[in-house]
This record gives sequence, C-alpha cells and structure tokens, in this order.
Amino acid sequence: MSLPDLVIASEVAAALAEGRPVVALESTVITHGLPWPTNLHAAQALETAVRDVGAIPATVAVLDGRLRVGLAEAELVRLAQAAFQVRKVSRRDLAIALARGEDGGTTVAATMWIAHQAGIQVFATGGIGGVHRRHPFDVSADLPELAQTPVLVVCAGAKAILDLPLTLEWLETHGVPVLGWQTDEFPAFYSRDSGLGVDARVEGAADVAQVWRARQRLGLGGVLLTVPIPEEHATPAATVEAAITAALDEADAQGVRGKAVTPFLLERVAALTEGASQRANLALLEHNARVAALVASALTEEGRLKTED
Ligand code: PSU
Ligand code: MN
Repeated sequence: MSLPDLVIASEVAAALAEGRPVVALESTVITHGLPWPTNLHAAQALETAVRDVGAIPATVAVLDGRLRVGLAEAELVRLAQAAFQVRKVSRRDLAIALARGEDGGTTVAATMWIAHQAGIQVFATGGIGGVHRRHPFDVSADLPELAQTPVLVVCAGAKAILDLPLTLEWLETHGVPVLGWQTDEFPAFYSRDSGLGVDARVEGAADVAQVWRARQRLGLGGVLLTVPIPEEHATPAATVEAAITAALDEADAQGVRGKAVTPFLLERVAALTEGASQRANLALLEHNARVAALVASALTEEGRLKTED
C-alpha cells in the first residue's frame, strides 16, 4: 500500500491477499460510545462474533499518529482505557491526529475511509451518525462518507437521538441505497421498526452481495445495510423516548456542541435508562458483526467462483 500512514496487521493483510473475508470495525464506539470496561468487552465480543462466522476482524483506529487496521489485544485495552481522553477522529480530524502523533477512536466516516484505503469492503457498526433532532444543520460526517466512499456499512439503523426521517431524506438526496436485512422497515436501533421504509429488502448475504457488486461496478459510493436488533433484545421506542427528550434538553441547556453532541447524548440516555440501552447496544453490535461476516464471506465466495471459471 502506498499510503505511508497506513499500517495493516499481518493477519488482516494475509486474509486480504488470499481473498479471505475481512470485516472492519470502528473504534469511536470504544473511545466515546461506551464506558470502561463495557467498551473493552464490546470490542472483544465484536471481534469474536466476526471470527465465529469465519471472517477476520479488523478494528480500525489511530495509534501514535498512524492509521491502524487490525489491533492486538493490548492495543484494544489501551484504547478502551483511554475512553473520553483521546480524540474522536472523524474525516476532518484525521490529518490533525496524524500530525500530532495521537491515539484516537475512528468514527464511521473515518473508519470507512481507512477501510477503503486498506482494500476492505465490509464494515460493521452499531448505529451510524445522522441528522440531529432540533438541530437539522448538525449532520454527521458519516452521511457524506456513505455517499462517496465505496464501503458496505452494516448497522442497526440510527439511534432515536437523531431525526430518522431527515436522515433518510439526506441519504436519498445524496444517492445512498438503504437495504433492510429481512425487513421492509428502517430499523431504529433499540427497536426493530420506525414506520419508515428502506429502498430494498434483502433476504440474505447473497442478495446483499449482488447489490453491492452492482454498486461497485457503477462506482457510485457506499451502501447502508440496516439490520434490526434481535427480537429478544428489542426495547419499545416509547421506553427510550422519555430519556432521549431529557438528554436533548440537557444538551441544549448545557450548550453542548459539535463532536461532543453524540457522545453526550449516548451517555445521558444510557444513564437515564439505567443501562438498558447499553445491553441492547451490545446485543445489536454483535449481531451486526455476524451479519457483516456472512456478507464478507459471500463476497469472497463469489470472487473465488469467478477466478475458477
Ligand atoms: N451511534 C451510536 N453509537 C456510537 C456512535 C453513533 O449509537 O458510538 C458513534 C459512531 O462512531 C459514529 C459517531 O460514527 O458516533 C457519529 O458522531 P457524529 O454524530 O459526531 O458524527
Ligand atoms: Mn455533529
């Protein structure tokens, strides 16, 4: 790879070179999404979920000012212990973190971009950023990244701390296809439905792989695959709604702005729901990692069949 800042772990590099499935994982969820030590357990559980399905996990982060793809156990611990003390690195923060030799957790936007530089096509996360409620000019950099960077992002939709209808409008305007994994509805993170539709329902990994291949042939950018939270972990939207409203009021009262908004709201909703939101979060993260590994496997399987022709 010609990008001198990029360091790909040997296990990940070998899998990519041999055409074996690889799934990228983000790290802002570790540094700014969950508290210690839940964040470490989540990071480890995600890697295990990917391996269980036969794919190689590649957690992405910035360490010592390098773009890192695939972390050692001790490096996961280092990031998890540094929660809220290191930079939250989205697209605009990458150059700063590199220039300063920092550690940082990469958002969906930054992780997509780095994954693409490394040649990874599939990326699993919990929820993407989006258009904020009450502040519709606050649009996560995750959305424009989906519009331009060719990576398939697997998530459980977007959290209800965001404005879901406006988030979908943004994706429509900027041409990002939204797929629903065995569902016709856009999932709302804690709950399986939102009353909002997806662009296409997909029944399995082969179905997703076909759409992804076509999107790649056209060179049109990313794809969002939304996966509903498993039934047994779903929380009715109404249960979380009161906590979200309270968290939004607190954020406004305290004048929380910019990149601090999402971590602030996540932390307040977790506190106000007494951890119920975090348990659901862990369950859907693991489930998304498994689905992403299935899709990555379907893609490498297709590649193998083609070269055997
Ligand atoms: N949503 C969650 N958990 C998270 C995030 C979003 O439910 O941890 C993180 C992701 O890393 C996402 C980022 O990319 O927050 C979005 O931040 P912002 O809204 O500042 O772009
Ligand atoms: Mn924002």
